[in-house]
Amino acid sequence: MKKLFFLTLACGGAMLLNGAELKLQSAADGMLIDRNGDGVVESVLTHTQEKPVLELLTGKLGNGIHRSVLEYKLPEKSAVAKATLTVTLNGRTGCHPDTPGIAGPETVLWVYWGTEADGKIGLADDGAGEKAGVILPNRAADLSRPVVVDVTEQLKKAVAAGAGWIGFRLEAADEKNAAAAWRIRSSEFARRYAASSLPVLTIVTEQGGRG
Ligand SMILES: [Ca+2]
Ligand SMILES: [Ca+2]
Repeated sequence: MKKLFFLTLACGGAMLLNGAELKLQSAADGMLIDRNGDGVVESVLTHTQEKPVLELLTGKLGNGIHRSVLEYKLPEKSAVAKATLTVTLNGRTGCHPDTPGIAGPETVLWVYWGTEADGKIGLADDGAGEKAGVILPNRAADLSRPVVVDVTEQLKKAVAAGAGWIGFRLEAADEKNAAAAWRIRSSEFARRYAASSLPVLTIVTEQGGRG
């Protein structure tokens, strides 16, 4: 009993030190597609009842180049201590074609918080923002765990700029020569089949913020 009490205190202490942890789900997610591979994105694909979007693809599929986009509403007055984006790959290998030994392309995460970040996926979201780094390397993925990328620096900048929304775009580093496409579970996939695979933006706020 004594031991249990101590553990509870220790956990409480850690929470106080780290501030609150907010787990946000995307307001919108979808794909920007260059269907003929000429380098110009001309279509936007988001989930509808008629045409479900259960996966967000990034890379090349046939001639089509796909980029994935997710946008989140930022909480007001959040002082960010740490932020991460978590996504879950789908299928056996996490990519199309879903054949053992196949790896998706090296994929870069772009982050934007200007006027394009508005809670809707649109053509203007293409080309927006700054590079946060490589979210997926060109090697076979470990599907037993989600993909987590640190976006603390970008979140701090967005909050400092007074942004109300933030957007994330995944693009293959060399789209024209990509041999496959990564498959990330969309919010709709999570709603239908597995809430644990929601694409989540986690923000740990600073303790003792200015409220
Ligand atoms: Ca095109
Ligand atoms: Ca947008």
